[in-house]
Amino acid sequence: MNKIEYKGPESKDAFSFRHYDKNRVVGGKTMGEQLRFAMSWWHTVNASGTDMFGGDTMDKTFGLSGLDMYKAKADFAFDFMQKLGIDFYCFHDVDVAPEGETLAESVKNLEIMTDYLLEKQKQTGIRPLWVTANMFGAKKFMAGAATSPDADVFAIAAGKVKAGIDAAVKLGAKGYVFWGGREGYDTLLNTDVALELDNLGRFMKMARDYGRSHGFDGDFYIEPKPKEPTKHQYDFDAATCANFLRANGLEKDFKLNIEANHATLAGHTFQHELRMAAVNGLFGSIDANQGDTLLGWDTDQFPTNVYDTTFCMYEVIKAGGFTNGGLNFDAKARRQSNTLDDTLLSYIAGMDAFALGLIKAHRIIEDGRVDAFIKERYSSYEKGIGRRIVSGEETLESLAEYAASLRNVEVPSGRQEYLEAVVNDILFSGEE
Ligand code: XLS
Ligand code: NI
Ligand code: NI
Repeated sequence: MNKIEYKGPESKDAFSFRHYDKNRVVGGKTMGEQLRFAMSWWHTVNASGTDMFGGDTMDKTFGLSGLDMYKAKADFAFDFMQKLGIDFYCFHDVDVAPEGETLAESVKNLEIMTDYLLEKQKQTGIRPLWVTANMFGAKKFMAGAATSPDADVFAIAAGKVKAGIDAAVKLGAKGYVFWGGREGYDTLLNTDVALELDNLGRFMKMARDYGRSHGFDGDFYIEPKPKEPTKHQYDFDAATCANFLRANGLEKDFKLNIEANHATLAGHTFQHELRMAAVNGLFGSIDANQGDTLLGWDTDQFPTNVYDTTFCMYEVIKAGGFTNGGLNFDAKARRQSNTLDDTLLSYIAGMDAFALGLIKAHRIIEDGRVDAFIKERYSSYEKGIGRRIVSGEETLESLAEYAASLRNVEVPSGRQEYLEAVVNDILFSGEE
């Protein structure tokens, strides 16, 4: 196995990192510690290039079937992560083990495969960033899982989450994700929204209670997404999820897993979603990918836009960095990029883009012009009437009295273009 090495920005070797230098210290911590990259099992080990209009362009069966194939995939996955120096992976139950005809059969398969994964983990030190259960692929989940109109489906989903949490504890994962694949509706004509939302809350509370009493001490995450596959998904965006978590008393155990492409679909920037998570005390983890603003679906492209990775890492640093979370590449090489070399090159591109983002975000903060501008802009709240408003000493009446005779109030310029130019200076000049 040839490891991908850091060779510096001038390197023309496609199979080298130009910016990601795992042990390099940036702002007091190594790049590896700050970026906490994870491999997504479903895209990397399973996805075969199929789309709505055509079948596979890649074969990832390793010429095998059944459990043998799943073991070969696991061997591939651990080699792949070691090659890249990636310490974490993320998976759905059905990514790593075949689904049986009953819940009991599926759970058995998962146990066999997590035994196998645990052995590989012991040899390599790699472990899951988070675990999840696929509750959207099978036919029985066509109308949702926790929000299905059918109570038996709710029960099967509960059994899958129980097995998923057990797997997380066994493998030492510090995260368990809920992405509400079909937790939403296609038409209100057939939907009892009030019951579905209550059931979703009940389901999450059951998961929290089971996890906390069975050794899961990591973070639960909700991964917001506004649409696709359903027309409307209940976990629309960060702000909607924050409200849902508080309404159900789940905000101490849950955080958010923000995905770049889902932000785009919600009509927000990636940075907006990260900021909303952070200001609500819910910043947790990130699904690192990028969408295409001209396309209305989740294209799950590898992130290569350095403005986006920079603003993302700026938010991560401001939020105090990752604790249990990290950057999971929920991304796949394009259908035409159909060799395993392309998969490797995609990861290198994504990891380098985030390494650059980390370096540049630190530079923006060290430079200080952006932060100083914001501080100055709000300085009226640090003294006089502003300080009294913030400290709660003023009332509508007292303010009306204060404001009665104010004249010629001038709000200073917002200087947006200047600030954008500062960011460009930092992005396109100076050393790394
Ligand atoms: C789909 C989601 C999914 C979750 C895990 O759009 O991004 O991949 O991350 O279920
Ligand atoms: Ni995702
Ligand atoms: Ni997605």
